[in-house]
Amino acid sequence: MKKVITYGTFDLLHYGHVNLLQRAKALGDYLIVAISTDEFNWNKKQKKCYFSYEERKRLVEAIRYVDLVIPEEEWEQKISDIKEFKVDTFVIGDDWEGKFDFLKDYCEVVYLPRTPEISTTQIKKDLMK
Ligand code: C2G
Repeated sequence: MKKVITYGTFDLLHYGHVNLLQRAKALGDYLIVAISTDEFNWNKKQKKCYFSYEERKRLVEAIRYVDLVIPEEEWEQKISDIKEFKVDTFVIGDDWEGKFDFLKDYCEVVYLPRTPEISTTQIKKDLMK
């Protein structure tokens, strides 16, 4: 069984996230999604989420392409996650192009094109109009 992992906040879940998860799953048979916890978002990514970790987990778990959701609590957990879950492929959007090449020592690394026209930031801006 080919296992794929990806990481993200997935706040205000939108079709750009789903496009990513669909393509990530297509690279294997089992997709693990590590969702950034509220603490990690606030302390390390300076992101304030609308939905809590538990709410974001509930939403992402409902997506047909997702097989397992785990918490992302720190930047440094990726190598141990890859080892623990025997991951074959790490996938993330190309806004991170090159940032995770160090993982190539442990698994395949794939950067997928983002869905250009949508983002949580844009949604929030549009709602303020
Ligand atoms: N994404 C996308 N298209 C968009 C928006 C997001 O393909 N229009 C992808 C991102 O590239 C990422 C995933 O969806 O692969 C989740 O996006 P975010 O929730 O913004 O994740 P991010 O804050 O980039 O967290 O350790 C890695 C980080 O946790 C990644």
